Amino acid sequence: MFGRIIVGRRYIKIILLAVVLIPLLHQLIVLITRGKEHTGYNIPKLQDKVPTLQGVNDYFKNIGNSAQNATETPDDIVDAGEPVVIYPDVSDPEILADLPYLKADGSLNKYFFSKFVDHDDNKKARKVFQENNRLYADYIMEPIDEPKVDNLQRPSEDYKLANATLLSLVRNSELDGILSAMEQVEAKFNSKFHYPWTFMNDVSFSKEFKTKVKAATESEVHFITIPKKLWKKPIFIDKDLEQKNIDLMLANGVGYADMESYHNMCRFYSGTFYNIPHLQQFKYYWRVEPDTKYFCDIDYDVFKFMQDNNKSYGFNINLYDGPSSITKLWNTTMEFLEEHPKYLNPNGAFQWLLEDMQNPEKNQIAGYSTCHFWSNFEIADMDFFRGEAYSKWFEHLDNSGGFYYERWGDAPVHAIGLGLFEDKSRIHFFRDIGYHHMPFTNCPNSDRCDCEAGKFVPWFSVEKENCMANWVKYGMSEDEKNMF
Ligand SMILES: Nc1nc2c(ncn2[C@@H]2O[C@H](COP(=O)(O)OP(=O)(O)O)[C@@H](O)[C@H]2O)c(=O)[nH]1
Ligand SMILES: [Mg+2]
Repeated sequence: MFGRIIVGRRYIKIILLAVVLIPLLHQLIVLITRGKEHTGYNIPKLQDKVPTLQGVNDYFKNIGNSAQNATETPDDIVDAGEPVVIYPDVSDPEILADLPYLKADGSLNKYFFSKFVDHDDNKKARKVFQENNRLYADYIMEPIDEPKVDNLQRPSEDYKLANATLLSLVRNSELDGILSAMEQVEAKFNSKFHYPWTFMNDVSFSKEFKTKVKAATESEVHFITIPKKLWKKPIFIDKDLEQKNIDLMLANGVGYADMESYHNMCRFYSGTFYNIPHLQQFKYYWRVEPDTKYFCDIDYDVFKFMQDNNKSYGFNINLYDGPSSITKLWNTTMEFLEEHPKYLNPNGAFQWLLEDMQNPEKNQIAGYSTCHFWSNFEIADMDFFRGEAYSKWFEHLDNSGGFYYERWGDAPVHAIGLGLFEDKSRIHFFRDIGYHHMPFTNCPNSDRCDCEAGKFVPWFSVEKENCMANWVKYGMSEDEKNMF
């Protein structure tokens, strides 16, 4: 008995030692990985020490996910082929001479990105807004039908689908909202084609959620619990610095600044969702959010439209952002471009990104226009995001901590990535897809739609947030202008 007590004491000592030592060791590791004392949050050198995106990819390779390793396209899906991305050869002086955003030695011409190239100082913002507002109103009221291309694909027997899924990140508590959105997407589009649905959640879906969602479609339905590594706040985020910045953002009226799950969601949709093992089998997705509305009949295959017309990204609303949520996003991006100027696309939507006339104060605070594709609706090719330029840039953004030290939204992140690294002619305005997410609407003037044509928002005071005119002026290719 005495012996057992002695053994027990030894165990107690070991346990006490462990209780004291493990947290100390943990603190030490956190301190080492966090790098030197933060003076702001700009880019601690973390790449080798914390799980980065590359680390995440390796992690999934290591656990040997079958979808990740799938190479063959199933027979009932049309293979889109491997993505081909060619960066300009910036070692060739002749090519360099045609790239105004690079200097003669191939380095970044920062001046190009600090000034809107067509800026007209004499115009006042109010006047520009009135002009843009008229341009938008005229443009959106043009009667339209389907896209004017000769390769629209209609439903038929033995129809082969594109490699695509309808995709929704949603909480169990949003069941009614997602059922409502699903019902409309099914009625207007998917009941004609039967694309699979994929639902993602940071926790498991409830039985009720699964049962009701499955009953709302005849298509295949997949339910994904997001791997923690792709959802949770990275361990290197400094809690004190984060809190300090949250307080500042709240003082500046940044919505959701103190809601960690919202930051997780923005980071997830910015740069990790396309690494979900289950999604590796898909190329295209259509993002569907709860409580959104779809007003127009869509009788052609939107995914095949993307594939057959060389589009990588489709949107239907263009908006300015709250600049206080992203004051460091542009500078952090510039740091990346200084290191990797070769990723810039010679036909990027630079003017659209840098416009500073309708809402000059946005640009003054954020360093760029803040205009973005409103990403709660998007039909896009994940291979663009998975590509070298976007994924390396996302890794750089992520390592800066800005998804938590500020509230970088996935919409401005997608927009900057597309504006800098994608050929703008591959970006498509789905003018014909009538859509509403509180409080903004895209309502085309078309017999196919059941909404008030041209109505953007119920309150005039918010019209200034609409930057679609800038996309029409600076982003749209000629083909896109003639599309409807
Ligand atoms: N599962 C899950 N979904 C989330 C969470 N936060 C946001 N979402 C989803 O992410 C999308 C965007 O969020 P939402 O609240 O609509 O943001 P808002 O449109 O910017 O106001 C919606 O589809 C939400 O259902 C979360 O913590 N968990
Ligand atoms: Mg939403």
